[in-house]
Amino acid sequence: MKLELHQFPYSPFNEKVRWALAFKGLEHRRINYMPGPHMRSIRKLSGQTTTPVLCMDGDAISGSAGIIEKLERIAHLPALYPADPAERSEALALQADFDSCLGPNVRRALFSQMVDEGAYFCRMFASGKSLPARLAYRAVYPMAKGLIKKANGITDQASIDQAF
Ligand SMILES: N[C@@H](CCC(=O)N[C@@H](CS)C(=O)NCC(=O)O)C(=O)O
Repeated sequence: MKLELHQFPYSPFNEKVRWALAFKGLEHRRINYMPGPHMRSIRKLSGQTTTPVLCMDGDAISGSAGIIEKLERIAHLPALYPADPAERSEALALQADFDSCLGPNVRRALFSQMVDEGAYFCRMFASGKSLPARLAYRAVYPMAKGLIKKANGITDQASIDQAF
């Protein structure tokens, strides 16, 4: 079975799937994207734009929770989910809360502090890419900044305060 993780190197949801793959000892190839330019390729692959996307024998699965559920089925041991049904429901509810609330709030809090630091932001999210790609990323950043804020719910100070 060939596993390919289409990912951002810096993202809590991608990190979560990397942890799951490592925990289960599953070998895989990682394909790194820069946020923004990733959209076309990820949409073509999975019909939506968020990472992580795991490709497995021709199937593309998006969403960290769905990916982990799939990994539990293809590699039962070591198990990530508790065997006891009540504990399992509790773990899944915790995961759902982290995915819908904690993860996006951490990202919003972090981006609110980074978004005006274009050089730092681009150095981080374009690391490992070619020089022309890094230069192009930095050049378009001022135009992309507003979209990054909007996509992360950074509208005013209250929206930032709420994330902390
Ligand atoms: N609920 C999703 C959230 C994934 C998500 O928000 N990924 C972000 C990176 S942290 C992303 O790829 N954003 C780019 C986009 O929305 O186009 C999951 O658990 O995988």
